[in-house]
Amino acid sequence: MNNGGPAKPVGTDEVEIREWEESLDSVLTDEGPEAAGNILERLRQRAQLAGVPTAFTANTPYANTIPPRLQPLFPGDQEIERRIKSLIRWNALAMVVRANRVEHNIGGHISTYASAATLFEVGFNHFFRAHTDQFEGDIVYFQGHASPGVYARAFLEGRLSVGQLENFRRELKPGGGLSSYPHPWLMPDFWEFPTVSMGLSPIMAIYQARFNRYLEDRGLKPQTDAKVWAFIGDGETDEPEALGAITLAARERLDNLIFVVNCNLQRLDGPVRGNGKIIQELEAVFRGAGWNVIKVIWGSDWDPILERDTEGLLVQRMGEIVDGEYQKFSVESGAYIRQHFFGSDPRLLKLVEEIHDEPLRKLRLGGHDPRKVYAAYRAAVEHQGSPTVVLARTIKGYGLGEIGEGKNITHQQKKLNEDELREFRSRFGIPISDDDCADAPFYRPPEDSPEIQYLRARRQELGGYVPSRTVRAKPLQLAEHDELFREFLEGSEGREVSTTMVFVSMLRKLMRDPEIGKLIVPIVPDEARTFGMESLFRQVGIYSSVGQLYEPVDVHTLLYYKEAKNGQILEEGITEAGSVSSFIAAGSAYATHGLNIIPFFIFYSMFGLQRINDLIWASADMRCRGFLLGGTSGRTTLAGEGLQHQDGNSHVLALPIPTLRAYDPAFAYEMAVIIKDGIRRMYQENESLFYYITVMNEPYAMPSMPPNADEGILKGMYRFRASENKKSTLRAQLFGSGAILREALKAQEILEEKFKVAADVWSVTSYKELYRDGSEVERWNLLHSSEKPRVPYVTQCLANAPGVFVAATDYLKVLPNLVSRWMPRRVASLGTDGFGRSEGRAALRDFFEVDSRFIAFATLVELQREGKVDSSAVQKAIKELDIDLEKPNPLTS
Ligand SMILES: Cc1ncc(C[n+]2csc(CCOP(=O)(O)OP(=O)(O)O)c2C)c(N)n1
Ligand SMILES: [Mg+2]
Repeated sequence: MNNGGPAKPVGTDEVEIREWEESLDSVLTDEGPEAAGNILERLRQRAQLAGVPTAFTANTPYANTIPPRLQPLFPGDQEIERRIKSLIRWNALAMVVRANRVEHNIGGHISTYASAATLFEVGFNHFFRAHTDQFEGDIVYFQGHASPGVYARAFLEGRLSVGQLENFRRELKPGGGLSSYPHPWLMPDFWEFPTVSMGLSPIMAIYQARFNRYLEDRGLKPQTDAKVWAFIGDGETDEPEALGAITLAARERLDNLIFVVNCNLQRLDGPVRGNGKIIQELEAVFRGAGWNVIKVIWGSDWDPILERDTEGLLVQRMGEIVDGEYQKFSVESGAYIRQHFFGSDPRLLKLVEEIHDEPLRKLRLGGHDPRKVYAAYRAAVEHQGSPTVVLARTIKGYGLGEIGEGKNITHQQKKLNEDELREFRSRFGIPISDDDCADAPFYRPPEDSPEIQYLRARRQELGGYVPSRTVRAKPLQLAEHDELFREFLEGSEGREVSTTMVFVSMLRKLMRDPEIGKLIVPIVPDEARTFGMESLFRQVGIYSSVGQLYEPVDVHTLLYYKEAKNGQILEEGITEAGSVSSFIAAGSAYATHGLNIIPFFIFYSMFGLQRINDLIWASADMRCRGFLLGGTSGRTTLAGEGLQHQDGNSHVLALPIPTLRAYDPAFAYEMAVIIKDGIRRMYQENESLFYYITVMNEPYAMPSMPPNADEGILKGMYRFRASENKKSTLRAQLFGSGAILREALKAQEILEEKFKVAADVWSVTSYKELYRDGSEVERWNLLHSSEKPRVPYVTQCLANAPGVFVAATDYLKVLPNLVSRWMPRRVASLGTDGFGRSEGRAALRDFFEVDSRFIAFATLVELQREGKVDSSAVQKAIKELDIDLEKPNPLTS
C-alpha cells in the first residue's frame, strides 16, 4: 500500500542510476566512445537474452550528434564569412522585394534561403568542389525555392550582373533574366539539376550517386571521392519520392551521398509536425534505413548550458517539446522562453539564471552556426560505408524579425516596407544608408574588398564556381552504322515477331557494337522477362555493386540470372520513379560526366508517363537524352490485362513535353529508322531531345521497308500500301498506327473485296510529330502573312490523296483530331477512349471500335456522307461486318 504519493517505479533509484552513469562516464573518458558503445551493445544483447523488454527506438536524444569535444576547428575566417553571408542575404532579399515592386505578385521566396543561408554558405566556402580538368566535381542539388540565395552569391562572385538580378523572375526582359527556380533548360550554363518539384531532387540525387558508382564499376570513369549533395526542405520529406528510395542508398553503401535537410519546422502553410518532432521522425526513418544521421540542433551558445546540465534534464526537456511549441519559442521573448521552456523545473531555471532575456531569446540554433554545420559536413564527407543525412535545425525567415521570422505566413512574404528593410539592413550590417535603403539596392563590395577576395580565394581553392553547367562530351564520331540496322530494314521473312522482340534484338546488337556498345545502359523496373529481355542477363550481366554472392538458382540454364560488378543492365526492381531517376542520371551524363551514355529505359507503358511524368518533365528540363520505351503498349494490343494495364493514354501524355519525340511504330524497320536517327540527332548532332517509343507484344510478320520511307517515318506518316485498283471511283485513305495499322490493312482488303472501295493505307508513326510540324508551319504563316504560305507536312502528303479519310489508333481519338485541320478534308477518327477490359485482342478491338470491321464501316459511312454510296451500302456493311449499332459506348461504359 502506498500512502498517498505515487508509487516510485522500480529501477529508478537515483543513487543506483548515478552509479551506472558514472561507470559509463569513466569508460568514456578512459577508453573513448567506441569502447563505451561496445559495452552498451553487449549489455543490450545480454539484457535481451535475459528477457528484459528493451523498447526499440531508432532515435537518439534531441541533441547534437557531434558533441563539442569531437568538433573540429573551424578552418575559415568566421567573421568574414558572416559578412559575406549577410551580403548574400541582403541581395537575395532585395531581388525578391524589387521584383515584386516592379510587378505585383511576381513572387519569389525570401524565408527559405533566410533559413538555409548558413547551410549553403558553409558548403560554398568549404565543401562544394567544382569540376576541373583533374577532378569531376561534386554534384549539388539546391533547394529550389532558395534560388535567390544562389543567385545572390553568383552576383558577389561576379558571375551575374545587376541587370540579371534586376530581372529575377522576368526572363523575357531584354538581356534576359533569372529563372524563378533551378531550370537547366532556361539557364543551361548555370543550373544543372531542376529541383523545385518537391521530392524529385532527393530521389534523383540517390540514383545519381548510385549511377556514379555504376560508371566507376564499369570502368567508364575513374573512381573519385566526389560527393552528391542534396539540400531539401523538411516539409518536402512528406513527398513519397523524397524518402521512397533511401533504402537503396544504404543498401548500395552510397557514402558519396549527403542529404542536408533544412529543418525549419515549417512548410508553406504552417508547421511540418506541429504535434510531433520532424527531426526525430526523420532520424528514425533514416537510421532505420541504415543511413548515418547527424543532427545539428543546437548552436554553440547552448554548449555551456548543456555542460552545466550534469543530470541530463535539459536534453530531456528538449525532447519533450513538440515542434509547434518550438516554433512559438522562435517568435517569443526571452522572458517567455524562460518561463515556458526552462520554467518547467527549478533546476532548469538555474541553468540559465545568469543569462538575460535578450541573449536567451537569441541563443543560436545549430543550422545557423557555421561551426556546428562545418563539423557535421566534415563528418559527413569523411564517413564511410553509408550515406549521410544532416538534419539541421533552423528558423524559417531567419533575420526577417517581426515580419516573418518563424511566422506561419513567412513562406509567402515578399514585400518589405522601408522600416523593415532598414531593420534587416542594420541587423546584418549592410553598408547602405537609411535613404538608399528604401530602394532595396543591390550591394556588392569593391573587387579588392576583403569579402570579395576571400570569397574568390575560397572558390579558387575548391576548383571554381558552383553551380555551373557545361556540356563536356564531344559529339560521338560514329563510323557509318547502317550495318547495325540493316537486318531490321529487310523484314522478318514471314517470321512472326513483336516490335518488343525486334527492339530487344536491336538492343542486343547495339550492345555488341565495338563503338557504342559500352555506352548503352538498359534500365528495367522488374519487367525484363515481360519484354523477353532475359537473354541480356547473361550477355551483359545485371549491375550489382557487390557482384554475385550466391549461386543463382538457374545457374545451369543458358540464360541464368547473372549479377556482376561490371554488369551493364540496371535492373531497378519495381520502381518506375527510381528507374527514371537512373535514366535521368544516364541521360544527362553527357553534361555531368562528359560521357555520351545512351540509356534505354523500358517499362510497362501504362506505368510510364502516366505514373512518373513529373520526373520525365524534369528530365526534359535537364536536357536529357536517351530512349524511353513504353512496353506492352496499346489499349487493345495488351490482351487480358484490363483497365489498369492497357495503355491508350501515353501518346497523349507525351504531347506536352517539348523535347520528347514520340513514336508509335508498327514495324521493325520503322523502329530501326527512328532509333538510328535518334542516336544521330542526340549524340552526333548534340540535340537536346529524347525519345518515347511504344513497343507491342503482338507477333506478326515484319515487312521490308518500302523504298524511301525513311523521311516519312521520321516526320510522322508515309503511304505504306497504295491500292492497286486505280479505276474505282470509290476511294479512301486509311490512317493506321502501331498495332492498329494491321487492322487498317485488313480493312483495305475488306473494302476492296466486299465494297469495291479502293483504299490507300498510311502508317502514322507519330501524331505528335505531325502536330508539331503543323503548328510550326501555322505559326510561321501567321508571322509571315505577306510571304508564300508554307504547307504542313500532313497537307503535303494528302494533297493528291483521293477519297474519304479514316484514322484508327490504339490511343485516344484526340491524336488524329490534333492534325485533322491540316488535312484537306474531314477525317473520321477511331480510337480507344475509355477504360480497358480484360479480354482478347479481337474482342477489345470490337469493343473500342478500332478493328478492321469498324474501319471499313466508318469508311462507308464517310462515303455516304459524301454522296458516293447510298444507304444500302452502309446497311450492307452493318450486316456483313456484324456491326452492333446498339453496343455500349466504350468511353462511358
Ligand atoms: C510537388 C510540389 N508541391 C508543392 C510545391 C509548392 N511548394 C513550394 S515550397 C513549399 C513548401 C516547402 O516547405 P519545405 O520543404 O519545408 O521548405 P522550406 O521552405 O521550409 O525550407 C511548397 C508546398 C512544390 N514546389 N512542389
Ligand atoms: Mg521547412
